[in-house]
Amino acid sequence: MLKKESSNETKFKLGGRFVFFATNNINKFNEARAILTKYNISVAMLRVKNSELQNDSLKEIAQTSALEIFKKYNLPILLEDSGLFIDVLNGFPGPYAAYVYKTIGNSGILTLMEKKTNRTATFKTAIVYCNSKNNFKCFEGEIIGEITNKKIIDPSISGFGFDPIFQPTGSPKVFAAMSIAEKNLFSHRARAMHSFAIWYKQHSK
Ligand code: ITT
Repeated sequence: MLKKESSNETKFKLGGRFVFFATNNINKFNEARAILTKYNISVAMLRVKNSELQNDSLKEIAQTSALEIFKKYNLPILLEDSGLFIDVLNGFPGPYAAYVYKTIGNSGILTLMEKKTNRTATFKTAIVYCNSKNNFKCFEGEIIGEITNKKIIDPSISGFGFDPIFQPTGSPKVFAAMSIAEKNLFSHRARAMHSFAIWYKQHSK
């Protein structure tokens, strides 16, 4: 699948459009796949553990993890790190979102946000594509919205993570009340994934 380059030039050469999305989150994978399929890019989910570096930069976290996994599997890797940045909490939880979600969860965030009138928050994503030790490229996406006053769960649609408390600006619905197709019209992940797909189609054969 991967064609080796004879020189040390930084070129991406793929035989066939196939990438491995390294994640343990099936929801992230399903959202990404819905977009990549539109570009005829096949994607497989690679469930792997990595050392998830603690860092203030989503880009650096994604880059380090992607490289670590590439070195282990020698496959074209796509890796994404996302964070939720709440203005009135000075950007908390930011890149520590996974830990905060596991510990205090959405209820804890809502408690921290009690009586706060400024509810603006931004979801950010950094996606890194890596297909050699020296070649990786980063794509970023973000969406501004508000933290709701309570969790909004639509039983017919299964959102994940902070979806029940995040409402993108301009949308009447929280992410948790959107289908994957609807969420992909707005989301941080979708924006970064479209940028990746456009770049990838120009650089692969
Ligand atoms: P992997 O690291 O295995 O990819 P993860 O769920 O830990 O999966 P992140 O570190 O990127 O993914 O996400 C940080 C946290 O933000 C985590 O708790 C996610 O559930 C949450 N999150 C990420 N994207 C989200 C989205 O689109 N909607 C709601 N919550 C999201």
